[in-house]
Amino acid sequence: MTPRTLETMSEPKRVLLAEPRGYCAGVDRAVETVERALDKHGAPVYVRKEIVHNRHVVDTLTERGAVFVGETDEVPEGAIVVFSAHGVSPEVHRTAAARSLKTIDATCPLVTKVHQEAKRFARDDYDILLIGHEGHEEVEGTSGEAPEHIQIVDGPDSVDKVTVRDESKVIWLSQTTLSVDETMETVRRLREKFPLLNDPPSDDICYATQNRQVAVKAMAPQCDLVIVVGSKNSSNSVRLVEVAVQNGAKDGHLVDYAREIDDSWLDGVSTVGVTSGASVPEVLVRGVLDYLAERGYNTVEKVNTAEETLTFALPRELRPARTSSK
Ligand code: 0O3
Ligand code: SF4
Repeated sequence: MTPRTLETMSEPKRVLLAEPRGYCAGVDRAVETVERALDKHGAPVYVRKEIVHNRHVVDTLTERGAVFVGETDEVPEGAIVVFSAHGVSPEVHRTAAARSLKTIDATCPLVTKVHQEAKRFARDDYDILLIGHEGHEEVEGTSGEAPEHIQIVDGPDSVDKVTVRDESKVIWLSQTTLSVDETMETVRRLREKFPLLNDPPSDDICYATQNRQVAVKAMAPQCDLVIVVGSKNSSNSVRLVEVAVQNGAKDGHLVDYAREIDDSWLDGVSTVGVTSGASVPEVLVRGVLDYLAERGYNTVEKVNTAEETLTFALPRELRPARTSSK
């Protein structure tokens, strides 16, 4: 046996667990919106698109009677439809109204904030460069607020093809769930091209996205492997794997469930980092920790880089009726 093999065998197995991780305030509110709508109105409750991008959440709500549809024209006239946390364009509101649907809007208030910015700068006739992933629901919703003023910039390599009408009246906005570092690189290139580029009035990449990336960055250099719990269509979850590997983790994988972990990923691995995307219920992280414990990774050390206390009120239609004091 070589000295290196001996050394590897004797290295202790441990887990670094990122904090914060998992549900953000917007996801918590959106999932509860569907649950409360089911409690109040009974099944079926229609939901346009996945309420959040998580397979387990969608499957669980489906079992309870939620019916997920691609578009509002699949919802029977007059029925209840919930709009997902990622937001919708005004056109979706119009088509729902035309079919007399009863809408409950679970758009995260921080996504709505970006919609308001888009409307305001379009009103002032700016060219708006929306940094985000082409085809993502949030980007479709935001760009639908002012399609004639907004162009999508899908990362640093898309900057070359951007053209504007007036270089002194340009602003960038962004999707809420992007990589902070990659977005800053996109902005740097945009500013090289348009030196008078304006910044958004406040961060569009939300607190939860930023906090989860900061926690992963803190643990990545110590990790032989980082496991991110999240679904493949969850932008913020996918970004966490990229951030981990770019910041020193030797390997990184995204899994919906512990059963998707390949035992070969653990070969020679001493430290495993674990985190989860903003749309991921904690029970799924627990499953991964149990799986790792069964393979000798019993020690769990928390890597805490922020405390989160933000919560959002439910949509108006689901808040308890006020009782009069008279
Ligand atoms: O936007 P993303 O694909 O990351 O969506 P998720 O996974 O559902 O997470 C919640 C984020 C969201 C609703 C928009 O910010
Ligand atoms: Fe809202 Fe941020 Fe959560 Fe998206 S990730 S739902 S913007 S809090």
